[in-house]
Amino acid sequence: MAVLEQLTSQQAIELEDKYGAHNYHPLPVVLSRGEGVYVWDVEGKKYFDFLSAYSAVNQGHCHPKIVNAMVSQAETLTLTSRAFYNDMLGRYEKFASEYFNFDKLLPMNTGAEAVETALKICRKWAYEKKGIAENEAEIIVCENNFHGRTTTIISFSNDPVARKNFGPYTDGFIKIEYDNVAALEEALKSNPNVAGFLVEPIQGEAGVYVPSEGYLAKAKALCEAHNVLFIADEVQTGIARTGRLLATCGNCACEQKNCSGTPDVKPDVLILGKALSGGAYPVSAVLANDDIMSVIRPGNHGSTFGGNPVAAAVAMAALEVVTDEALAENAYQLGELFRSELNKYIETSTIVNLVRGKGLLNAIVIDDTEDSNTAWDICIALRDNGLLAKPTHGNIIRFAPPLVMTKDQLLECVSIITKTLKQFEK
Ligand code: IF1
Repeated sequence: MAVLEQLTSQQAIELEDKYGAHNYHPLPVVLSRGEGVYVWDVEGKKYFDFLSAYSAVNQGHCHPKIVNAMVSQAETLTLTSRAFYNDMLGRYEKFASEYFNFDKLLPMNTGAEAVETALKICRKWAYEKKGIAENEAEIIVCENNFHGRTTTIISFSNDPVARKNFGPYTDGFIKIEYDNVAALEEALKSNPNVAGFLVEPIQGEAGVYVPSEGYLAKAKALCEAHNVLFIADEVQTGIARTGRLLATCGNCACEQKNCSGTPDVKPDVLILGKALSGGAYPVSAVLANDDIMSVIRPGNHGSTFGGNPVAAAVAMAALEVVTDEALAENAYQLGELFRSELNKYIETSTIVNLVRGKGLLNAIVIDDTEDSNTAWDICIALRDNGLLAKPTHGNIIRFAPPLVMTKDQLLECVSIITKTLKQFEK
């Protein structure tokens, strides 16, 4: 094949427009290289990445340790399928199970697949362990959730754009308000068919909505009292993003200074994806203890690529980077700094109402109507000023840089962000 000619941004955009399905509306910037907290466009302009591929690239772009693990395994053995054993999967399952303190791991590839897997495990557990009558199990989910794009998952979404005209939908889900303990109690009370409660520790897509202090612990206690599985979707919040190894950090094995140290919430079923591979490769997983995972037997579930040797090697390296470079601690420190710096600006700002988040998963709310273009226009101006971020739900901008950022880099980013926002003051 001939050497590929470098495209201009315009050419790359036109190709996607003509030959790709239009299921996205990207910010107009065409990236061709990444390293650490930086990405470069095809014209060579450098940007701070403040999206991190939706929190997949927590370890930074093209982390050498992760890339080396991937390349070296790719040269040795890439895929056996699960019809045979391979010499990497068991090592990875042991490593990750111990890392997150669960008995067992079930390997998948994408976040949505891992969520589907958790739902299937939960239902099977309900019939075989809890004793719910077949086909009667119900799973409680939250309003404004985001768990992925499969037909079942969008069945319990309430985002019309993600959902409309994809029916008929999957039954068996009860939707309650997020961050509302009383609503959960009500849904659990007098309904013996509830098998699980699926929840995001922070709602990402909804606009980085952080629940009240203690919400997750109270929800977990209610689930325990009703023999209902507490299923944490940490696809976006996991792997150090929120300043702890997990946002539901109960009993996690990390020895982080700024962690309270007291077990917060230990989910019965933990769902991971995205940064489990540092964004290098699609790797997701469901973790649970034996009493739950044992309901899965040969033939019940699987995937051609799930648990492949490259994924195993990449995930182990990606998790080692999180520990070696103390990324949870760094995300905690930089997150505190980011919000305090932005709050100083917000005191006198006429364009930003508030900043919220945990660790380095943050968002600002723009003082404009939800259907205005202001957040989008700000993101275009941020791009021009060398920082990439994306609006979520109209007037909210999410800020989630790689966790390998330094304090100086973060302060430089704060100054780009405040300088840009000032251009939009009324
Ligand atoms: C898209 C948001 C982020 C997730 C949680 C499961 C999945 C996701 C909590 C599915 C995926 C993504 C997918 C991406 C947009 C994105 C997103 F804006 F929608 F909310 F990250 F912020 N659980 N989140 O956040 O994982 O199957 O994609 O690997 O374009 O759909 P996946």
